[in-house]
Amino acid sequence: MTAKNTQGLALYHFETCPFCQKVRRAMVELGVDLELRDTRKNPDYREEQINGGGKGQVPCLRIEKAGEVTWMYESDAIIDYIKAL
Ligand SMILES: N[C@@H](CCC(=O)N[C@@H](CS)C(=O)NCC(=O)O)C(=O)O
Repeated sequence: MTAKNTQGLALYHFETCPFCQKVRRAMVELGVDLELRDTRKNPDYREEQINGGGKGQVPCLRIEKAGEVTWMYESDAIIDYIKAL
């Protein structure tokens, strides 16, 4: 399988969140290796997510492209996004 380009992507999540588990399972199935940022283990991640995306809901995909950052909420949207990588 060709490696997917995940540069500039980071998934904000925590372990026991079922929606996060759904996304992490899709990552394994699709062979997508995202940087994981656990917002429960590291409160700095939670703070930067709230400051950047406006809320602490997880999962949330931080997408940095050409110096511009967007924050994608909703597990289904995130799965569709990584399917299209
Ligand atoms: N519809 C959302 C639901 C996500 C959700 O409810 N996440 C919970 C954790 S399991 C959460 O972050 N709750 C705290 C909040 O909304 O700030 C999805 O599919 O991603």
